[in-house]
Amino acid sequence: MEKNIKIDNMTCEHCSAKVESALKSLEGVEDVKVSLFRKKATVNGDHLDENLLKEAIVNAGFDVISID
Ligand SMILES: [Cu+2]
Repeated sequence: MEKNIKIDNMTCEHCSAKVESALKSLEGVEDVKVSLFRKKATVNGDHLDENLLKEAIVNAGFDVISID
């Protein structure tokens, strides 16, 4: 499955790298692409839990606008 996450507060490449590694550390996540310019992350994997995705991003210090 694929989840598209809109993220606020990423201001530089360090931010997007932080989001990427936070998402990659989650169970079931196979691939993560984060776009600083488009303020979004695309996550691919099995049994992705939206609450856990959101929690990982918030804990890394960023805001989640939406997940779909
Ligand atoms: Cu930054």
